[in-house]
Amino acid sequence: MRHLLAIALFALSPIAAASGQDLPAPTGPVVLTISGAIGTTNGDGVAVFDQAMIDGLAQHTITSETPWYDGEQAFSGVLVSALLEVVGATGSALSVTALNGYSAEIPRADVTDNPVILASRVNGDLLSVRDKGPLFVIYPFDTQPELFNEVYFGRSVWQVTAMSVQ
Ligand SMILES: Nc1nc2c(c(=O)[nH]1)N[C@H]1C(S)=C(S)[C@@H](COP(=O)(O)O)O[C@H]1N2
Ligand SMILES: [Mo]
Repeated sequence: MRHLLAIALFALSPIAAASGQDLPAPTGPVVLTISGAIGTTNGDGVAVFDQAMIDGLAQHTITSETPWYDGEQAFSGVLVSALLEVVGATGSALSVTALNGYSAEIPRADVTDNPVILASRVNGDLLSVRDKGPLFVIYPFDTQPELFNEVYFGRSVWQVTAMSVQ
């Protein structure tokens, strides 16, 4: 009995929170799974997010021309750097994987040096899979035009469903 009480108190303690179970569980369909070198999880070594959890984080907008749409579009979503903080990421690179099996490696410096977002919306509407959703890595081509080249287009993964921190 005393043993159970000790376990219950530990579960409520800041030490338990720091050990990585303080991300709420998703209630809707999972749109993003983050694995690898992370300290905060809500699953078996992974942090999973539904759209509401992503929408609950600060949103950032990049309005820019891209190789994928005609003319300027307003992309909005969470800063990748903020997402990495939420999951307590400790690695120096991200492997980002898409529905079509494509994956690209993004150096962590890209997202700490630039406001790169994981866009969920274009012009306020959720990105459908047909529209390269549910999530699309968008670099700030508006404020950093020097990023508008093949290196960063290749890291602009669309139809993102998972990221692994390395
Ligand atoms: N999901 C996904 N994202 C991707 C790719 C891909 O094949 N699948 N190709 C990448 C590369 S190498 C480039 S140059 C651009 C090309 O996008 P496009 O094929 O729509 O022109 O998207 C990047 N993002
Ligand atoms: Mo490419």
